[in-house]
Amino acid sequence: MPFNVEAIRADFPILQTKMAGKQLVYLDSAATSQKPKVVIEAIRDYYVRYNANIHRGIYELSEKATEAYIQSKEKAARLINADGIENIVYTRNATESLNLVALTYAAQNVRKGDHILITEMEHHSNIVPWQLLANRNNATLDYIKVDVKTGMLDRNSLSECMEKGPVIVSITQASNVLGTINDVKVIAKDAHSHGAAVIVDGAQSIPHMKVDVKDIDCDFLAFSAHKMFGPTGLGVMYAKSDMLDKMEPLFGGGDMIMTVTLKSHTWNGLPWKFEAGTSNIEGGIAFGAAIDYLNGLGLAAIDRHEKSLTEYALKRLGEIEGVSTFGPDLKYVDKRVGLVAFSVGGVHAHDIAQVFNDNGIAIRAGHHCAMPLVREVLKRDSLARMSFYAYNTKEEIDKAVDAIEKVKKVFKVC
Ligand code: C6P
Repeated sequence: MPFNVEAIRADFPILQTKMAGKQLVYLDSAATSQKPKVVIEAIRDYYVRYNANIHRGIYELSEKATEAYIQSKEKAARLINADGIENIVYTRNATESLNLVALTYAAQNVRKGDHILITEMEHHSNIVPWQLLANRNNATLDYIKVDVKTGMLDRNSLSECMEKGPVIVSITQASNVLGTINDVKVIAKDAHSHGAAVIVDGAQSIPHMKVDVKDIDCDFLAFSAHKMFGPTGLGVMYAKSDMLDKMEPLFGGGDMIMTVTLKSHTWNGLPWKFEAGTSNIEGGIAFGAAIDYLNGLGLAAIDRHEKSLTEYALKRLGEIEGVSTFGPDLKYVDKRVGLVAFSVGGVHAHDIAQVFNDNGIAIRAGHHCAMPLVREVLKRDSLARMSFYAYNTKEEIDKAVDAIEKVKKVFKVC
């Protein structure tokens, strides 16, 4: 079946909007994706027809809300091939999921002198929680180096770091700056052979490609609903059941308990033990609708579409003098997700983004919450980035190329 982008675009009301008086060209889906009508409608439908708290009410409205919330977890479990909803803990976002692992499993298992291993291409969400933990538990944080030429992880650095015998290996499946897809399955096998627990940051992979937690054999996986057609304020921490069983909850309160006495309490079963207080019910329900929508398009088809857009963008940007792109080159487009970070001469990325805005084009600019990568590894102050999703077209990339020509003219880049 051909990928019918025009029909997909019709599902997204915001794509009819104008920005700076021009037809909107949205090239910032890696920051957050746009939402289809079915997701917006799911939120409205919940508030109009069955708004009630979950797990608590013995009445129809509450039962319906509870059922819809649980169904969303079943869909999330199927999406990543988890055993069931016991493995799906809802959080606020990928950031909270990664922090939750650091503050529970890792805090309870990392000892003085242990090594924690991450990479130089991580988002701050997969750096800062480990810096905090390493400081608290007197552990050492090691970084697998990035090979700047290829935009991929340096194999020698990877083996050197593994030789130190880390107890935690936390790695992004796809970089939000380089677009690089890391072979987390191979890394997980290596890490497990050294006795480490493996955490995968799936924030930039789950929305764009089929991910199977059993195949990867990761212990934890973090991702956010808002980057995959879903609502903000809803994230997932997947974990293997034996990990969750061993872990203490971080927060105490309603819903996470089985019994409470004046002296003590017992915990609820999985995954509820990790979800204290009233949940983001509308978010969970809308996420279920987003997963249905994603499955309707098909992750393999989305992946193919984005690869062809990435290939086109790399080709077109490669033809413009003064423009540099980052991450694996055209030959390795299959090792990339749908985003391209770029620079135009010495022009600050905020100035590039401003010219794009004036032409109705939304891109991201700055350090992309990956300061160590952008500043210390790539040695850039800031980068511009366009990122794609199912609703983007080659014509939109052409408009971005025209905007780059305008940037060159305004800032006199030859
Ligand atoms: N990156 C970007 O524009 P949250 O904010 O918790 O939903 O996602 C955090 C996160 C974690 N890991 C990776 C690889 C990410 O790219 C992100 C979010 C956005 O690149 C916002 S900074």
